[in-house]
Amino acid sequence: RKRKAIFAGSFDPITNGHLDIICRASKLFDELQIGVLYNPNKKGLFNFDERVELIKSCTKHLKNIKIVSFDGLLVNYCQDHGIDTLIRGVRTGADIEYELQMAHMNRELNPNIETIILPTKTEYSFISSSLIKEVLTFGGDVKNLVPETVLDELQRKANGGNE
Ligand code: COD
Repeated sequence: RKRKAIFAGSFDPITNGHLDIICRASKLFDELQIGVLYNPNKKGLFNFDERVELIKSCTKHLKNIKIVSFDGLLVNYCQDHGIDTLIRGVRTGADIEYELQMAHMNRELNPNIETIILPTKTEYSFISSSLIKEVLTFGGDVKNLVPETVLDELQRKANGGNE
């Protein structure tokens, strides 16, 4: 049986930190799905199609990746698609508290699905999509923190449109 995992997130937009977790997790499973999902606690910059396209553009080199986007509970999607592992990344102690709470809730919802938490690479431990958007709003340079295609799109948004 194919071992399948999913790395779910808002990915608004994908960062070098996310990408590192994707590369590492893809080596641990036969198939890694990347789930672009709605987090009701976060306001979006990119729409879902844009987020998916950006992830696609920087994961082309990985052969066992599938990018998906859906509504509803993550564990329900997993149950319906033969996925038994959730991958999450952590940067700091604060992340661990948030991730543990989600892991416990997801286990409450479906005890057959395990959460595996991977620690970030040290050099990516301060990167978050929200901070990147904030820094960019004030004209700061984020070129070392996101893939090149993401940087281009962020700059386009910052310049006020789709041109
Ligand atoms: N290095 C390593 N990992 C990182 C980095 C970094 N620099 N930055 C982020 N990560 C990790 C995060 O810790 C997280 O594990 C993952 O990457 C995705 O991060 P985000 O911020 O893009 O995504 P979140 O945390 O907003 O995703 C939350 C979900 C959308 C997965 C959640 O809201 C969800 O499951 N929604 C669907 C409905 C549902 O099932 N809700 C119940 C949840 S208990």
